[in-house]
Amino acid sequence: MLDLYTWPTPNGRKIHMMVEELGIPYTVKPVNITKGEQFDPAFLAINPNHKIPAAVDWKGPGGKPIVLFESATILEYLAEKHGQFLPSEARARWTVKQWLYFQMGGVGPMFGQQGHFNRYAPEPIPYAQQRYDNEVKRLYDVMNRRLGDVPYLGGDYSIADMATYPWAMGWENRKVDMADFPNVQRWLAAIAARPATQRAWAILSDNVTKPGPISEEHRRAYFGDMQYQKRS
Ligand SMILES: N[C@@H](CCC(=O)N[C@@H](CS)C(=O)NCC(=O)O)C(=O)O
Repeated sequence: MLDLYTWPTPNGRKIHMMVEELGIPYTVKPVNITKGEQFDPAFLAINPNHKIPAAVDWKGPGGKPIVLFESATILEYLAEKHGQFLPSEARARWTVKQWLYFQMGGVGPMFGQQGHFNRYAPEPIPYAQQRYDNEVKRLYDVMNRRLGDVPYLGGDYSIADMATYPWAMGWENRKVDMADFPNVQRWLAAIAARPATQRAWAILSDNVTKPGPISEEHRRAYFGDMQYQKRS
């Protein structure tokens, strides 16, 4: 049985997409990161980096429990364990990993910073907004060109798509003209239509942070004293 420490954010959603695709049993362990629950000592013992997602597989390698954090690690782990969504043939496997890490090193950080400087920064900083708006456009363009050649980022549907979709789907708030990215549109629609994606979105859906001002507690947890407190 898998315990999934999670919250309805793009990084959390990735793992819900995977477990719903696999159809494996799992327990949802909500960590309300808007209230600072990621700093609870019990959660810090699971992820010292105090971020969701994290997972405990009580039947890990050798039949012993394994604790995992970092969304790509959890996706790779589950793909390997269940032999799905990560091809076994070497060339195809490296292609999937390449697009998975394109998400981890590019799409996630850049889209995240764009959200920060456009939605959360206490005052507008035009240079920062422009920098991340440009990066987001550039990354949609990279995806669009790739998806002109293949149906999914890794070729067939894979953990690379599950990692990227939750970030790429909310384009309405990303200051892009989707007419420029028809292949991305086609890809988003194909993934949205998957029953597993729909099930993944139903989980914890009452807790999604809505666009607009956030509470003081939420700000402290994400960007303030709670986030930067020294912990021994
Ligand atoms: N690289 C990490 C990023 C995880 C991450 O940034 N999680 C966010 C939610 S999407 C979080 O838990 N934030 C709470 C915090 O920073 O305290 C991963 O892919 O798992």
